Amino acid sequence: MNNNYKSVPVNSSEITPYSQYLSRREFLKAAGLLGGSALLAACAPGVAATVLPGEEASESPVEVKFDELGDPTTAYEDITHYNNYYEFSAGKEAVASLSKDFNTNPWTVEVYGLVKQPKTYGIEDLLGKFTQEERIYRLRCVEAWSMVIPWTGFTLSSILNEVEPTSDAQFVRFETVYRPEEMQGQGNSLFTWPYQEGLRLDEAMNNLTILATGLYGEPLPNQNGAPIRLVVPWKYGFKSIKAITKIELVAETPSTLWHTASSREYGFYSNVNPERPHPRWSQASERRIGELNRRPTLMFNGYAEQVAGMYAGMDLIENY
Ligand SMILES: Nc1nc2c(c(=O)[nH]1)N[C@H]1C(S)=C(S)[C@@H](COP(=O)(O)O)O[C@H]1N2
Ligand SMILES: [Mo]
Repeated sequence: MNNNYKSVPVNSSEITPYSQYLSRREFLKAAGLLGGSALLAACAPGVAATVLPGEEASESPVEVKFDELGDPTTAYEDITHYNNYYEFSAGKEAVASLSKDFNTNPWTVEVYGLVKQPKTYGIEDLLGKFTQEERIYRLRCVEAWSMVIPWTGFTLSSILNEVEPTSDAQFVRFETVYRPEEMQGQGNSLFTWPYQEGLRLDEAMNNLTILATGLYGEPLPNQNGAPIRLVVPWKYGFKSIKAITKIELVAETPSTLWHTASSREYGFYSNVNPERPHPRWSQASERRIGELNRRPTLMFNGYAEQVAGMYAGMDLIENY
């Protein structure tokens, strides 16, 4: 295993179990105490709070961590209030409030297709069965902004190994829940719903690829893809599909929402590449949320050492 990225096993006692989180949430709701999900952080262990004179105690986890390049994690407030989630809104600032009542309990993830052991997991099975670890990753949106996010989750390969892909399986297709009555954006006819994404099987099996169930040591907020979302840190953010209910092993390249919407702009690979401009803007630099100056964009978002080998001999401009 490569040690070039932060993969800190998290003491399970430091993570609020999902069931406990839900019951506490239900309790607070019933008591009329729940303003926003961040409130829960106030009573979570291992979370520091900043209190300025004349202010109420901060309710967000604020313990800054650093990625392996030495850059600080983005503020919890920014990670949870600047979101791309078209099922709720095309406006990043609106997603947090529009998604706050989205129902993530109960939740199942079906893993099927070209596998020997198809399985349907309840979210609590996934949390109990697979060791949840912290991964501090850069997230680079194709729109040229970026963040550093401390995810909690587990490798996608641990699920794939359980279901045993057959020798015909070449790709993995992911699907977000389809619930237009709760997700107003799914009425937007510019897109083909539900949101779909895909990876080549070797990309899906790469140790960097995780299913995230938390952030800053707290359960994943709705706006970040609760209760479970993909994180593929060397690819543009739109590959990291939220609120997953289906994972299918397939033989052919899966179609994806953004490629279907605009194939010239969004390819299947979508590896972060400073040398391949988006047709409407450069990808050579990016704006790190919370910083003033732009930064140069790193090839494969800084993860070349772990992933470049998968693309040896491929033209990465043509295979964008
Ligand atoms: N289902 C779904 N997943 C999605 C999106 C979306 O609109 N719907 N947006 C993507 C984009 S463009 C980005 S940049 C990331 C943003 O993740 P974040 O809000 O947790 O930062 O989610 C990705 N996953
Ligand atoms: Mo994005």
